[in-house]
Amino acid sequence: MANLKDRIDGVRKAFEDAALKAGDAKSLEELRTAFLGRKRGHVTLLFEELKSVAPEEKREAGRLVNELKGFVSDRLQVLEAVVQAPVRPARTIDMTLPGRKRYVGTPHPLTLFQKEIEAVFLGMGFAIEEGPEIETDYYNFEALNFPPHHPARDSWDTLYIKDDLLLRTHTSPVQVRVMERSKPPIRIICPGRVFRRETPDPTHLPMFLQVEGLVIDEGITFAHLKGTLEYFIRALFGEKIKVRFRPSFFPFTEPSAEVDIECIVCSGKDASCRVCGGTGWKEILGSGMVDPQVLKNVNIDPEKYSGWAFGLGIDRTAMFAFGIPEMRYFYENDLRFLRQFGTK
Ligand code: FA5
Repeated sequence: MANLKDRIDGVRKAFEDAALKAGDAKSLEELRTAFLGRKRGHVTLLFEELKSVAPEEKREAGRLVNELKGFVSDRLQVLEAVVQAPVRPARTIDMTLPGRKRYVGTPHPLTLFQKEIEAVFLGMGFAIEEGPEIETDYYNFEALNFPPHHPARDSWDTLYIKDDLLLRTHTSPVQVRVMERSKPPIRIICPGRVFRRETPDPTHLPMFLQVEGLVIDEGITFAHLKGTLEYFIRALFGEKIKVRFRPSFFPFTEPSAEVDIECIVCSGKDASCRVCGGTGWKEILGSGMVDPQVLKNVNIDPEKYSGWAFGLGIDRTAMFAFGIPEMRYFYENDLRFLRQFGTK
C-alpha cells in the first residue's frame, strides 16, 4: 500500500508539471491520453495495480486512486475551457478614420468685417483713429451743432451716465477730437462701439459698431464724397451692387445724404421682408459735407477748407455682406454660427 501511495503522489506530481506546459488544445489532448487513456494512461494503470493490493487495504487504495482521477479530470476540464475561450482581438487603430478636429478660436465675424473696411480705406491713404466710448455732451452733441434742447438730439436716444457724461451715440465725436488736434489735410476713419436706447430687432441693436470717415482739405466737394463712398461700397459688395444716395439731415453736415444699398435678403421681392420692410433698400450710412459751423468750432477756417464725413453701421453692413437676415446673431455667441467665419 505504501508503495501504491508513492506511485499516486508521483503520478499527481508528473501531471501537475506536464499541465503547466500544456498551452493549447493539442497538448491538452495529449495530456489527457497520457494520464486517463483507456489502455496505458498513468491513472488507468493505477487502477490495474489495485488488483494486487491486500483486501483490507483495497477500499482506501481505491479511494485514493479515484480521488487522483477526479483531480486530473477536473483540472483537464478547466484547462480545456481556458484554451477554447474566444480570444479578444488586440486593440487596433483604424488609420482610415478621420482624425478628431480641435477647434481653435477665430476672430469674430464683425472684427473680420471691420478689418475688411479698414483695408479698403487704408488703401486709399486714410489713417485709423480711435476715441473714448464714454463721452461728454460737448463732443457727442454740442461741437457737432446740436445746441442744448435741440430737437435733433431726440433721434439719438441717449444713455446718460451723469448730466454731462454719456455713452457715445455715434462715432462722430471722434472727428471733432481729431480736428481739434490736427491741421488739414485730414483723411481718417474711426471705427468703434456706440450705444443707443433701442429695442433690438433684426436691423437695430442697443450696442453696435460704427465707422466714421472724415476728409478735410482745400477744394473738397460732394463729388469726392460720392466717388469715395461708391468705390468703398463696390469694393465690399462687388461692382453690381445697387447703391442710392438719399437727401437727409444731420445737424453737423450740410448738405446731408443717407446711403442705401439694395436689400440682399429679399432683393425687394418680399413685401413683408423684416430687413427692408418690402422697400428693397436698406440704409447703411449717413454722410454729408461738414457744416462750416463745425469747422469753426475746432478752429479750422471754413473759407479755406471744406470736407465731408460719413458714419456707417458695421453690424448692419456686415449682415448684408454675409447674407444674414438677423443682426442679433452676431451677439448671441452661438458657436454653430461663429464657426462659419474665419479660418476653421
Ligand atoms: C449717425 O450716427 C451719424 N453720426 C452718421 C454721420 C456721420 C452722418 C458723419 C454724417 C456725417 P445714423 O443714426 O443714421 O447716423 O447711423 C448711421 C448708421 O449706423 C446707420 O446707417 C446704420 O447703418 C447704423 N445704425 C443706426 N442705428 C443702428 C442700430 N440701432 N443698430 C445697428 N446699426 C445702427
